Amino acid sequence: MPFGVRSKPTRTRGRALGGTNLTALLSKLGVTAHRAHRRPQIVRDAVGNFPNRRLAKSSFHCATLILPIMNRPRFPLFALALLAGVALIGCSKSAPKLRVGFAQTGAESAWRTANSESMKSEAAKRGIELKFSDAQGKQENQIRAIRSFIAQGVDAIVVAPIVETGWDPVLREAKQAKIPVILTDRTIQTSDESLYVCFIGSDFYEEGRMAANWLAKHVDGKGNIVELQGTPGSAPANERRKAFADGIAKFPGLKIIDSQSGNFERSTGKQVMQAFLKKHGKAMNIVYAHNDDMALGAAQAIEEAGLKPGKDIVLVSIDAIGEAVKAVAEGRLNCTVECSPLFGPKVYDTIEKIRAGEKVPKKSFNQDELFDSTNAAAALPTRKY
Ligand code: GYE
Repeated sequence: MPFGVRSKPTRTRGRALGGTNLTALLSKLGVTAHRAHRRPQIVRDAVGNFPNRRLAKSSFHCATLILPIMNRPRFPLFALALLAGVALIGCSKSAPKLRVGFAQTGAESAWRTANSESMKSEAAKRGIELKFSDAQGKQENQIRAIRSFIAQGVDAIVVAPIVETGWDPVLREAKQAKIPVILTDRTIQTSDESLYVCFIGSDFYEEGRMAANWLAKHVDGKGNIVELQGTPGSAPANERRKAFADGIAKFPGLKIIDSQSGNFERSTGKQVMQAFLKKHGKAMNIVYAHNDDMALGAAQAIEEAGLKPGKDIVLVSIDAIGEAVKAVAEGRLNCTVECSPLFGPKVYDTIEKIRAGEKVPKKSFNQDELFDSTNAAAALPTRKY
């Protein structure tokens, strides 16, 4: 029974308590306890008349809780005030949570796992309601997830676009729904840059350039390279490929003799490397992998073929996941270029700025480092992914 007034109607309804008339209190809300109990719509209407709807609602619900105690003849005024205060604090709800939808590409690599974890843990830390969708490597799943976020009316949508093209129609839908879209990790090709608010990620071209320059120095501008590409059509695969080719072009002794996709996956990288070993044997002496997982898979294939990765075959890759930096320190890989996946804090800071009406940079990039035998061991204790 929510109302004390209804349990003893003849004795208590409308009685003054310590100078406070409860019926008057309720009538301030435009409703009597009896009517309110029967007709929830009346409560809603009354609450709707208050300038601060949330406070009005909380006050009303709290009044219904404390009425049975308050509505006694000699209930002291101070106890009434205390009780009402405590009830008000306890009943008032906190501000609504920010609701963010994140359309992630999948779980293809250790880099990706660290990226998802950063987005999830930072959301939890800030009390943000994160709707996380794993597209399992398929663009159509990501598009479906974005549509579902639009239908749910989230406050912002974050996308790590698996490939560069094909986003305009769904981004137009988000724009029509006035939901800001933040691209993270991977860029897109679009004819309308207004379809997303900003991009937060790494400079993939710069990473490929750093890998090429390091390699040219390390092997003295000579060698036969096999390339393990990332997901076909993805920004990191496209950019890392182009930058590396541009970087080694100045060295006529350096040649890419084969190039295939390992889809950024360790197992696929290993399989492609097994095929390369069969096909090219000793003709190749360098592997350039678009990410560490594929380089580590290639290292396994090299070992299984009875060769020493890092010595018989030089391995250069990108990401700098903990396991790869360790392998560089041990001499099993030769170089890894950093690409931080820890975007959570920056992404949510940006969303908060957008909601506050602040201007944010259209594109922002991480500053990435390079690890080789000179600095990998020293860096290990402070690596965060
Ligand atoms: O290098 C790789 C992956 O898009 C930068 O995606 C990212 C890449 C990263 O799974 O490991």
